[in-house]
Amino acid sequence: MSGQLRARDESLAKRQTEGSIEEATLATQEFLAPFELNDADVYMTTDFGVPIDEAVSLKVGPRGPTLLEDFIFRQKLQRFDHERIPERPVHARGAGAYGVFTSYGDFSNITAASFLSEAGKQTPMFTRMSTVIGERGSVDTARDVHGMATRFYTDEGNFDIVGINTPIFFINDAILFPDLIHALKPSPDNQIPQAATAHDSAYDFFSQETSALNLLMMVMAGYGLPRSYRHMDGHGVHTYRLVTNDGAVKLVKWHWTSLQGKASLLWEEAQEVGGKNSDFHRQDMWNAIEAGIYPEWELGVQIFDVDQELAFGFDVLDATKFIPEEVVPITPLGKMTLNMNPKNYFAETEQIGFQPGHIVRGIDFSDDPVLQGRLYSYLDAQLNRYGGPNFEQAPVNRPRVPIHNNNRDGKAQAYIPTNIAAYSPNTLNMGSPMEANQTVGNGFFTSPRYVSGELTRALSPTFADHWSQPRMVWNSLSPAEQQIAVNALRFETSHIVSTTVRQNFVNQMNLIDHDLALRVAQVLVDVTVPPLDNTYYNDNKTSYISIFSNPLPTIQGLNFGILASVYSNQSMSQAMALSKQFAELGLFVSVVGETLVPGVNLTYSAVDAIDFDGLVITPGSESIFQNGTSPLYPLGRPLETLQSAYVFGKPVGALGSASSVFQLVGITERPGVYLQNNTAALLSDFEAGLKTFKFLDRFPLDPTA
Ligand code: HDD
Repeated sequence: MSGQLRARDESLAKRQTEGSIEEATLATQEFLAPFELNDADVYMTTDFGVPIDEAVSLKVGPRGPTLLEDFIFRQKLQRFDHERIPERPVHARGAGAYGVFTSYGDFSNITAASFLSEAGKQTPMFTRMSTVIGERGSVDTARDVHGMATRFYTDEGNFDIVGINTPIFFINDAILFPDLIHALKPSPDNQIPQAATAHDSAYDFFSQETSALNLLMMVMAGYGLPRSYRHMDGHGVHTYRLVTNDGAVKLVKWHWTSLQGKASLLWEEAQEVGGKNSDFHRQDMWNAIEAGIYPEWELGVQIFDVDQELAFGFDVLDATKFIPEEVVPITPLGKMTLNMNPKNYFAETEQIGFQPGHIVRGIDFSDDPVLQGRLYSYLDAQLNRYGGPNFEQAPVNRPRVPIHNNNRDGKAQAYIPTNIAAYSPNTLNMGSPMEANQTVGNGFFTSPRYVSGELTRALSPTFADHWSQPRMVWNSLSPAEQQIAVNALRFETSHIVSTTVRQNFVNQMNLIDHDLALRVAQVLVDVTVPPLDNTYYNDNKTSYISIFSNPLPTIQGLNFGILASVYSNQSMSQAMALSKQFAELGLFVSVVGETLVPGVNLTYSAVDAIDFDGLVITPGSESIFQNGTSPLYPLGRPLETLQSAYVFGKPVGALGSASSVFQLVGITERPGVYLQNNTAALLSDFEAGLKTFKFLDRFPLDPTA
């Protein structure tokens, strides 16, 4: 771990302990309370308040037919028929939670934004994490970019950072967004594959619109399979402008750094999770919040000057490029704590309508052509989803400050505007609401941005290099991570039917790295790897891209399994003792046994390696790991759990005589395999091992790698 990274982790840990969030959470609860419907100990009513019996429809005689007159029946069915709204065209599957942002200081030297105006200032938040391509009912662990959309309910209006878990995007002009999504979504004829890019159209697009290669490399190298929402960073991607009260401007990129650390699943593991628990990520976050292990992220910015737009070897307006943290380090501004689950998924998580266009005084846009396009698309998308323009009135969308304007009417208006002069300027309402601006009314203002040029349907040549950064990403991966990327690309490209697309894609890989192209092409036929072309090759690296090389700052909230046998007193008593000790480390501990006797949380019938980030076998339970010895597990399910955990690179161990189980399957002591006779040593092994998270030395590399 580099000194720079360690210093950052230490500073994260220190700040993690500061600030109280209770007041802001209370404010959120008070704000939402009047909108809550509580059905405890009441009689059923219609939507218009009449007490009713709606268990049986009104009929002509008990055998029918049912009458149209039955207003109770009609309303019930009508409401049901209209329960669904259009799912988000992208990021349809997601989960969210409320939280609080705490500012680390007074940052009025860089922005007039009020939520950053003093140390300890609390701002309520809602955050929604998501996948991009899958439909609302698809799986959490699809290999995909993951969304992280954050809303600050500031005391000067709502501010949204609608970001993703990579610092870059696929395209550099918003006009290509429908093309990108059409290429990635399932095929229009048979709607296959669901939530996956492994098909011809995606790779046709990637090899033609090569701006996508940089993000594709990151997705394949682990970013596509986060361990949980809690274990991914978020990035605003675009360059924004921060503006002070005096009008001074700095350029910034927003970043959310997970205080849980960054961690990812392996592909085989994610596949198994997807099949067995499609709600893996939403459940993980929900459980953590319910248990009071609140996930936290630090908000920071990379700050640079307006005249540095082209200073880093690329254009900062190009959303497919990131500024390495070695070049511009992240300045921490504050911390988000997610501490309250929603009460109703539809009302809150589904109805929240994020918009990059939600900005507040002190923050402004840049000319990034992707950002510019997003400013239209999200507003439009909310209109379609909500069915009318009053979506900002839903409780989860309402700002926590009063609104005043001349917007009127529309479907489902929930306010009762009392001003009869709904126009400006007016005298009938004493000129109110008055126009606010930089000097009066503490209003939003646009920083001076000088723009001139001929109208042209063109992209700047400063956006043209699509290969140097993916090359840097490739350089920055460990050999095991490179293998992970190669395996991922082999999986994906093996699904391509068109030989033209396969060839085009291998040609593109060759521009990033010749060896990469050779390795991907190994599984393909009718493909020629072009001769080495080093036009874009460079030796640049960044330590911040690798997911697997940096240990987690904390193991709090990880899942730990204790494998026991309910038929052995020794095993059960050890399991109880270990369970207590591992729980004291902040882990979610499950004791696994053959039956759900008291003390056992999971049975071998329901459990898999995917349920744990690490596991230990108790002495006395050895016999259930031997094939055929347990009538309940003729296929050796307990053993399979151990073997899968090992293959998925997790820390695994045994106490005392249980080491023999490892001998049975030929797993010897090595990094991440802990065979100990005393509990204290085992605990300290696992504390370190869970931080390492994945032991990739078990991951087979290509002979050439
Ligand atoms: Fe987008 C949703 C993130 C480019 C159009 N986007 C959406 C969500 C996230 C992102 C996290 C889900 C929000 C939620 O949880 O409700 N999108 C991004 C990022 C991008 C990006 C980080 C590039 C840097 N998006 C992008 C472009 C367009 C869109 C270029 C169109 C021109 N995105 C949408 C959308 C969605 C959306 C269609 C679907 C539902 C919604 O907005 O509210 O308007």
